[in-house]
This record gives sequence, structure tokens and C-alpha cells, in this order.
Amino acid sequence: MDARLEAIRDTVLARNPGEVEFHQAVVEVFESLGPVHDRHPEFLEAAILERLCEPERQIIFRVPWTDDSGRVRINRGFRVEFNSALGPYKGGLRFHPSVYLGIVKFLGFEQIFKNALTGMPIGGGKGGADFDPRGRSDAEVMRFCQSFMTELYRHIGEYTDVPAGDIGVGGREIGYLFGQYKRITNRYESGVLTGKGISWGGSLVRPEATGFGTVIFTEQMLRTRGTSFDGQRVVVSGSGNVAINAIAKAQALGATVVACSDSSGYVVDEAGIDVALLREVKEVQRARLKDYAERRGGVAYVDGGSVWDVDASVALPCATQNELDGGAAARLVRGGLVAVGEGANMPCTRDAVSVFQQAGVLFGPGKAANAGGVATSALEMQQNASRDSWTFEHTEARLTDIMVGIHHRCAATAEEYGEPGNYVLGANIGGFVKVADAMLAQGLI
Ligand code: NDP
Ligand code: 2IT
Repeated sequence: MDARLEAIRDTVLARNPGEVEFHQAVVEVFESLGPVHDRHPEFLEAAILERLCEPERQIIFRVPWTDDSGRVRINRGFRVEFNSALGPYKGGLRFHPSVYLGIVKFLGFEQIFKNALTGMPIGGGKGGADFDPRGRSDAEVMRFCQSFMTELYRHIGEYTDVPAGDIGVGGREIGYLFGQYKRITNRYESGVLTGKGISWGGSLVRPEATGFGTVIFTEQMLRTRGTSFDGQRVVVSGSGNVAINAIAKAQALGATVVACSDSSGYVVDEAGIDVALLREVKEVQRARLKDYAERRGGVAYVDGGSVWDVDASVALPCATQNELDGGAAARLVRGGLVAVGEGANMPCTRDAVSVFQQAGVLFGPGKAANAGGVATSALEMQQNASRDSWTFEHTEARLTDIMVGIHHRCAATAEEYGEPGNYVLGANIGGFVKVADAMLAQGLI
């Protein structure tokens, strides 16, 4: 790493003790940015990096609620408003027991660059709670969401901060959150949240957008080598929103998705995952992948273990951070891997990324490859602002254009900086320069 950036990195790490995921995300970005600072010494003089690493505002709050037995429960809620140089803070809410400040900050930090790459007017933020929705009734989830919003409402707004979903937060949760915001504020402010239901201000394609976008981005990478998804053997991790829609799109493009997972195990389905059945099991019944395997029949379900033990030519990690390490990466490379598209945020460890890059595997980092979700959220905001709703075809065409544009920007930037094919460098520099220019123009704030 560039020596000038090392000193800044050390200060950032020391100022944020114990936040290992945030450290990882910061170090990965800093490793790309040396050459930018050679060309733009003004960024160093204006302390752009130091300012970027310090969130503009961080809110941590108590979320009290009662479970179905009447027992009082307490969770911790977060919203980190990281950077508003390009637009209102924008980013999802994650409900998962592992959530703490270090995870929210890594996600918020990555979101700044991702949102810049989309070309849409959105800043970066992220939030969530250490609430575990697993096994909770609808009524419990509703009470939790209402309590969460009873604090969050004072910090968000169409022009301020616009949350959406992430792990554990889907259409049901956004509905309860929106209802409580509307009730407290007495405003039908559609643009305050995205991922809404289609009959009350949501956008077509938003539910599919992250998974579809990841596949569209990966297809663009494959095309640089004269191939495509057609005929590829694909493994996807996770079986939530991003995973299911990535599976659907990859198979629509002619691939066979032979395996997917949840946090309990994975399924190997050599004929190709039955997406309609997977949606029924996971989205309607909120059941487990094991139930998919039982209902599908004739497929292997592996309890525990790693889905990355299954050979593939394309890997799409769509579950969570640091789910694919250096050992798994080396195994996948030996099994004939040609491309990786990160549907999740930071699913590959830094070791895994090095293994892929050294082996010449196409590697699309999350902040580029999974940007289709937030980009379609920005399209939802556009529709809300104009009180309009677009067709599926129009919205999907916009998503495709945006993903092709992000791929082009990453590839062109990597080339400009002398590392053709390095999408990590392209995404980090491409996102950074846009935000840094805006921060410079807006003065010392
Ligand atoms: P969901 O809650 O819909 O699904 C998450 C999936 O990942 C589930 O299959 C879950 O399994 C699995 N998973 C979650 N945590 C773990 C864990 N610690 N270990 C193993 N498996 C785990 O979330 P999404 O699909 O929305 O999000 C998946 C990833 O995509 C996240 O990294 C998210 O940040 C990222 N992302 C999401 C976007 C969106 O629009 N939703 C946009 C861009 C990125 P189980 O059910 O067993 O917990
Ligand atoms: O990580 C992400 O980009 C998301 N969870 C989606 C954020 C959004 O505002 O749609």
C-alpha cells in the first residue's frame, strides 16, 4: 500500500477498535487508491480519505418490544449516515443477530462507492439491528419494526436518508416500517423507504434487481472472454432474495445452477434448481432449504459443510460477508472456475480475492456486481417523486443499462490505471473519484 495512505489507514483502524469488518473494507479500498493520489494531490490536502472514513452521523438506539408471550425484549438499532456528497444517504437495513457497529459501518462504507458507481444521485448509509427474525411470528416482527421506526423516523426522509432491505428485511418488514412512519408523521412520503409493495409505491423489478443485476454484471465480464452464461455450471450461496433471483436469471440465460445453500446446509441439484419450488419454500412458507430438498426429491442435501465444495465454472456468493475464504477459493479454481460475481457484500475474504486474481479468474466485487438493487431503489425514488409507475420491461431495461454502464466504468478505469481486467481496482477508483470530486466542490463539511 502507498505509504501516505498507510498512515491514514493506521489512524482509521486505531480510531475504530474491534470493528474488523469495517477495517477489512477500508483496507481493501485503500489498497486501490495510491495511483489516484499521485494524480490528485488535492485529495490528500483536503483530507478526503480521513473524512470519508468518518461517518457524517451515527445513531445507536434501544429497541424495546414484547414477544408473543408478553415478555419484554431489548435489541440494539443502528443507522450510520456515512456520506451525503452525492445525494441523500441510501442503503439497506439488516436484521440479524450478528449485527453490531462494525458490520453496519463496513456495509455503509462500501455503499458510498457502490452508490457512486450506479451514476444515480444517492449517498451512502446503512442500518439494522441485532434482532433475529428467525422463528418470530408476523405479530412479533410487526411490533419489532414499529418500535424500530419509532426512533428511526426522526432521522430519515425523502431528502435526508432513505433505507431499504438487506438480510432479514424484505417486503413484509418494509411494509410494517412504512406503516409506522406514516402513522407517526402523518405523511404519505413514499420516497422515504424503498422496496415497498407494488400497490403502495414500490417499483416493479426491485425484488429481483440485486440478483438479476449480479448476473447481468457477470455476463458482461464473461463476454470480455468471448463466453456467456449459456452452458455454465453455476453454484450460488444463500437462498434469500439475492440468491433466488440470481439463480432465476442465470438459468434464464442458459446456465444450470447446481447448488445453493442456507446457514444450515446446502443442496446439490444436478438438474438445475427448481426456482418456482424454491420461491414457494423460502418466500411463501419461510421454510428451510432442507424442506426444498425433501419436496424436490432425488437431490442431495448436505447438513452443514460448505457449498463451495461443489465444482462450478461460475460462482455467485449471495449470502453474507466472509463466507468464501482462501481455501475454498483454491478448491474452486482447481475445479475449473472461470468467474465470480459477488451478489452479497464482501462475501470473499481478501485471501480468496487474491487467489482468484492470481489464477486469472474474472472477479466482480460486490460494490459493482450487486449494485443493481440499490440502483433500482433509486429508480423507485424517481417513480415516487414523479408519482408514476413504470412497466416491468422499462424498469428492467433501465437496470440492464445501469449494470452494463457500471461494468464499462470499472473496466475502463482499470485500463486507465494500467491494470486491465482488475474490477476491484476499477470499482474502488471509479466510485472514489466521483465522491471525492463532489466533496472537494462542497467545501470542508
Ligand atoms: P436474505 O435475508 O433474503 O437472505 C440471506 C441468505 O443468506 C439466506 O439464505 C441466509 O440463510 C444466508 N445467510 C445469512 N447470514 C448467513 C450467515 N451468517 N451464514 C450463512 N448463511 C447466511 O438477504 P439478501 O438476499 O437480501 O442478502 C444477501 C446478501 O446480499 C447480503 O450480503 C446483503 O448485504 C447483500 N445485498 C442485498 C441486497 C438487497 O437488495 N437485498 C442488495 C445488495 C447486496 P439463513 O436463512 O439460514 O439465515
Ligand atoms: O447492499 C445493498 O446495496 C442493499 N442492501 C440495497 C440498498 C438499497 O437502498 O436498496
